Amino acid sequence: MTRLWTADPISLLPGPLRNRASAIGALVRDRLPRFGSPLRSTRLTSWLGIALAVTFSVCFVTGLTSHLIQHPPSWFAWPSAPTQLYRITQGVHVATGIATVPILLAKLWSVYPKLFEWPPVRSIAHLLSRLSVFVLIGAGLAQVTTGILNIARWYPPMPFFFTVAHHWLAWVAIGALLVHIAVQLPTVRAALARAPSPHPATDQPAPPVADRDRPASPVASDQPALAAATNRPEPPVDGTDQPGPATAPGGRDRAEAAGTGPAMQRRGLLGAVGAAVGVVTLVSVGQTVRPLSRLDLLAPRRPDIGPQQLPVNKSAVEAGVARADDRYRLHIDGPHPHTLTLAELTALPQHTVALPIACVEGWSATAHWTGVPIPDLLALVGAPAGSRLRVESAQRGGLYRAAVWPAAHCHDPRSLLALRLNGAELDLDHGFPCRVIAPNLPGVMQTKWVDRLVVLP
Ligand SMILES: Nc1nc2c(c(=O)[nH]1)N[C@H]1C(S)=C(S)[C@@H](COP(=O)(O)O)O[C@H]1N2
Ligand SMILES: [Mo]
Repeated sequence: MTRLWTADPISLLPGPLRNRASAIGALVRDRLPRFGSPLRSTRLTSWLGIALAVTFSVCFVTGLTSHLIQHPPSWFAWPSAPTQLYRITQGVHVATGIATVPILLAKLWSVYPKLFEWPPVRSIAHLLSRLSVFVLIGAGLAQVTTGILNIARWYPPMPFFFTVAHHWLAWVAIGALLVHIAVQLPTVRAALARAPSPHPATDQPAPPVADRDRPASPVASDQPALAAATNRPEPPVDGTDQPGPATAPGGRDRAEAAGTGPAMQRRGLLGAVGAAVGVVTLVSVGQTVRPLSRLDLLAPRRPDIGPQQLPVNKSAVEAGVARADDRYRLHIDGPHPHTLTLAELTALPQHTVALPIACVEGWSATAHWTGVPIPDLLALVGAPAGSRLRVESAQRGGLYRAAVWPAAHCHDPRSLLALRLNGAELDLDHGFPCRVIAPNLPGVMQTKWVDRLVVLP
């Protein structure tokens, strides 16, 4: 059984067919493109792979957290403290997603010759491992693409519902990533255990387990195709991981000393990828890290741009909400329902808190909110302890016209039905006449233009 699992499919064919298949295989192999960049190596791919595994995992965990907060299963409880936690997890989610782009591109570049590896399938185990790589690449590219389209709020290229697709693809990507890590771990360990020495002699330690199908020496390598089919990205011409431009004895050393050898260039490439990560991070985290806001290329999300020095995600016009007039009433449905005018709301004891709006799209900004504590309103209608709230707005359509708040946020005295922002009446785009604000809750749940609160058991 294990034999069948790991056997070369061609070797399983009957004699005459096997010969013909090998002959065709040899023909195809000779026509495949050859890739000569000395920059590619298992070591480089391994480092890029480790970096990607880190950004992907962090992005997955933070993204899943955000999903769970918005669609909480019964076992999940998100606290209302620390106040800034969601701002951090979601800021990190978007920042790692953006940082993934240069690393992912470099990693794909470093392994794309494997697309042409021959034979394309060496065994069932090999086939499954290759399929998981294609799933991983597809899901990974789709995740960064849809994530960035969402940040750009450019939805026409996404004829599906973004959050559902982004959530399920994340599971596909993380599953394929785990399979890929399990398959490649021995190769990565072997590649990183080898010192990146410029000396050909030390490039050839006793082959570790995963490298056992690698020819022991260039001379023994009468099967370049087999070498190509190992986990290394390509068969280096001289059978080492470090084929250099200079092959004469000493030539490689001189190239290294001059800082032009492949190991140096690879280090340079890693450095360039690191620099690219730094640059894309620097020009985007300004949307949530205030001191860097001047560098923020995602300009509409600069924390200080917008009415009352606060960005707006959806304006009143976009939401189809008109300015409320004297006929405005806040309805509170609970054991003892209440209806309040704006004047009555303003007459209730007011509190001021400093809390951030932290949007799922990664921008966040702190503001000073003044209004009626939500627990006071719950007490007014006799809501029992532990009840949750559905917050509804005057907006008629749209997914974010209402939100259901967890009990923790309903009973936190810092949660407000805010009437004022930074000392002035709420701008219409920030939710006039009132909007809800709570510590440690995603922006999408901080409903604007509120006209009804419904107590849920
Ligand atoms: N009624 C309603 N409230 C809403 C939204 C909406 O689309 N409709 N968008 C939410 C989102 S996604 C965010 S990030 C915050 C932004 O609040 P701000 O525009 O005051 O900064 O409002 C939230 N409240
Ligand atoms: Mo948002």
